[in-house]
Amino acid sequence: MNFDKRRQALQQAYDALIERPNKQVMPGNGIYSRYEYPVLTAMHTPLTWRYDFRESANPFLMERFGINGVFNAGAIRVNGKFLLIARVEGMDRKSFFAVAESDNGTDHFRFREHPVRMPETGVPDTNIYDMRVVQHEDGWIYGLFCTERRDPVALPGDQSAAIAQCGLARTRNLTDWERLPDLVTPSPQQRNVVLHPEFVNGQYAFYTRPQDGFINTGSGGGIGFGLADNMEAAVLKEEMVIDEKVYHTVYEAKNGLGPAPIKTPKGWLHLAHGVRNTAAGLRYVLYLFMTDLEDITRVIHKPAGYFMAPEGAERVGDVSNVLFSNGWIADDDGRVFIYYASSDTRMHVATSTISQLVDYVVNTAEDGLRSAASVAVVEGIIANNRG
Ligand code: M1P
Repeated sequence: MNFDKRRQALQQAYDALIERPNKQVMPGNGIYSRYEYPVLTAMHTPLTWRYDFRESANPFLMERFGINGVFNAGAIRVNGKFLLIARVEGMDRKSFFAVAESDNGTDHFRFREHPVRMPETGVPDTNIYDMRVVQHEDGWIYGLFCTERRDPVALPGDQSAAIAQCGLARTRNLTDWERLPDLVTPSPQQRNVVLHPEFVNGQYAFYTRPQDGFINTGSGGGIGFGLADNMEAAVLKEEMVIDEKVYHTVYEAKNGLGPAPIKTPKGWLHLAHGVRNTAAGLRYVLYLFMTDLEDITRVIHKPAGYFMAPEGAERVGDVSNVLFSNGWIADDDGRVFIYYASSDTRMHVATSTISQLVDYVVNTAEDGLRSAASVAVVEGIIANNRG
């Protein structure tokens, strides 16, 4: 195929992908609806990032920069648009952020022309990923993300020891970012840090995930909480665990908060991921819980088990058997758009409403932590159906 024909074929395939309508999968479970197609994949990244279209420099029109996956996106609604701040991972294993926009939140997501040029601190990031994007009541949009660097005390033979910390940045338009110093916490490793959207007693409130090692939480783990006086040099002097790991649950190995919580009349609605170990490796699922409007560290409702788990094609990818979410959007009309990644590879959407999610969280039985307690729940439903 000659250069021009190949270029045309690439463009046609790309346009068809972006223009493909997405369909709700019916009838669903009454809690949320999945959609037929992912909303973002590696193939959604602009051709101009991947190909050099100068025939003299690239006569075979080959990919010059390959993308491995697009996943773990933060989400926010700005000026009527649904924006995803995706983790784009190149074939070189490095991740960076890029903003994709859609008018309706379920299809036609298109990346902006350039990826995010995130400024660095004095200690350069080796890898940045998983941004939680929060419109704070102070007026700024904050991005909290994991910054990973090689462990400075790692032995030469150990090329995987790393330190994960929470990087902080703020913006007004998601294009120009001001980098702030990394969050300082009592725990040596941090991932999955989230900023609460409102001040708490005049302070900035953070949800954390303290852990001892890069992969293993060790004696740490659970979803933590702490307060900082400011964002320009944010320090959490104390960290308390508000949602801990529990034996024989879907979050027995570790857990972490997803996006910033949504305020509802009944409490703050939280979306998190829970991890357990299996013979096939770690399994990541999503769960919901609710905290008190007055005391935001108090969990008041927590349904048993998972809210969403990998299904069908979602089960397979770069890191299989993983659902992960760090972005959702509560629209003014009560709809909720839940953006989740499957198997560290691609982004999906599920839709629900505040009413449905609150009903699910308040009226689903909590974990009885024993098989007999689960049978009692089923028996209760059977009895109610008999009337
Ligand atoms: O591979 C699954 C996920 O693993 C990590 O999550 P956690 O910090 O809870 O272990 C993160 O690296 C995340 O990006 C990834 O999706």
